[in-house]
Amino acid sequence: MTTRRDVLRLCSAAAVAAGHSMLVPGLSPASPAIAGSQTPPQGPFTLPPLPYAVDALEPHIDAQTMSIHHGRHHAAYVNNLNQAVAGRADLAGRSLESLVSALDTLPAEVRTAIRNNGGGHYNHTLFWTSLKRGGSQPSAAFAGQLTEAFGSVEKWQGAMAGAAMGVFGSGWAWLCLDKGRLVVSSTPNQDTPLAQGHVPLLGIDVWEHAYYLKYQNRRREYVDAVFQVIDWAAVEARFDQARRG
Ligand code: MN3
Repeated sequence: MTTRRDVLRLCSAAAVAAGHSMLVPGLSPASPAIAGSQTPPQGPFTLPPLPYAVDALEPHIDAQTMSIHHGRHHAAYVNNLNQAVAGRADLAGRSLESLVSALDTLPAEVRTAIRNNGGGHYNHTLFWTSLKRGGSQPSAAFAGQLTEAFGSVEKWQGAMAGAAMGVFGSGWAWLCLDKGRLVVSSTPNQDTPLAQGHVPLLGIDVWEHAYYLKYQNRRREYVDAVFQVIDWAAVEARFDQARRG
């Protein structure tokens, strides 16, 4: 019998194994697109490799979109975040979660940069690790949690799609834990649920950069495609960890 722990360990091993196959020329983390010729600060934040090959989510999410989304968009958030904290030891030493959870504690002159780019880094890191080749189904236990909160798994999916379709412009739809309760919500731009005191379990990126190459204006088709590639073991691991506190 395969336990959840085994699945998580296998995912980690797969992430390491997949590390090489994603090095598409010009799109690899080592050479993200940067405006201008200045070398950006190399840390403290780094672009995590995709935990699977760029074509792993085909046909639901295409390889070109994944390459550009991860290697250029996510990389740009990381580089801009590093620029925002450069020379500020107090901020550079803080965790990403701490920075985006407590925006009012940030100096006014870098608050917006950290809100947008720290949020972008956090949200995308969570997004990549919420998806997997071939997708999955929620466990019986977690399906029970979704049913308790939303009426059924299908009703949860409807609520999540509704939140995704309800985002005007760019943003995210979320399944979160709010004081022990499962909730569906959305955030504009790169705002994170952490800033609202929620623990994000699953996010759907509804920025056009996430789907326009394949789906153009058909956001609903893209959202339905995301449901086909969810890594429920990852979502449920976040749920279990949040409930343990
Ligand atoms: Mn995005």
